[in-house]
Amino acid sequence: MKPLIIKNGLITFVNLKKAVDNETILTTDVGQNQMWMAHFYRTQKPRKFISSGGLGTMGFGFPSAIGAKVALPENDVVSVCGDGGFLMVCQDLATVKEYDIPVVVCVLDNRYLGMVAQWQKLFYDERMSHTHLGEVPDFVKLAEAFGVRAERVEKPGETQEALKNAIKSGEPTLLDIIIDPDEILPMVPPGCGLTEIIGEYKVERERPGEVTYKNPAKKAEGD
Ligand SMILES: Cc1ncc(C[n+]2csc(CCOP(=O)(O)OP(=O)(O)O)c2C)c(N)n1
Ligand SMILES: [Mg+2]
Repeated sequence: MKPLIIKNGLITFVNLKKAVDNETILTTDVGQNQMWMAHFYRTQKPRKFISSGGLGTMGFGFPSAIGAKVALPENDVVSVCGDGGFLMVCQDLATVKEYDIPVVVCVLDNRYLGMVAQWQKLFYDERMSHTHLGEVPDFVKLAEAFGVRAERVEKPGETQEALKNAIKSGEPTLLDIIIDPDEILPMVPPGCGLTEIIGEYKVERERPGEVTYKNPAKKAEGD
């Protein structure tokens, strides 16, 4: 098992987190974007993290954010979506524009159906098949075609400011956040139980004593 490479994804994520407050409602889509947030995002209050678990449904992140904002207009609402999942529901850009629903949608733009690509890489001998999304669309232009404010974030360090500005604008906004198509671990391999989770990561912990996942495969080799 390759060690976890945490590059832009984590930096991007940390910066996202810094830009929101305790009342912010965060929704995710399904895939690596969801894994990032589930691993690293810590809500301070209940009912502030909305995700499509179990047999998660791509396309959930953006419309669920719209619902949350309509229900609780005083709260900031941010959706973190994959580029693939967002494409399934991007026509709701018309909804947020027409009804003036100021959610911020962060498209984690890795140009892959990332979680499936990760399976192909790690468990199917790197037989990559139909997971690369290619060069289109330009998400900024897509949002602008709907009259929705949009910005591209190309450097991880710019995420925090871009998200803060988006929230402050009070307008529906799309942030096209460019990230590396890296694997994200730890993860439970297909067909395995939770005790067989693989991968480890080292992050500055906010709380001492928090569980750090170990890679059982490495342990077996005496590492
Ligand atoms: C409607 C639907 N179709 C297919 C899947 C299977 N699936 C799970 S994650 C994933 C890839 C998601 O890609 P993307 O939205 O780009 O997110 P990323 O993993 O890159 O963050 C797919 C195809 C699903 N969960 N839901
Ligand atoms: Mg993707």
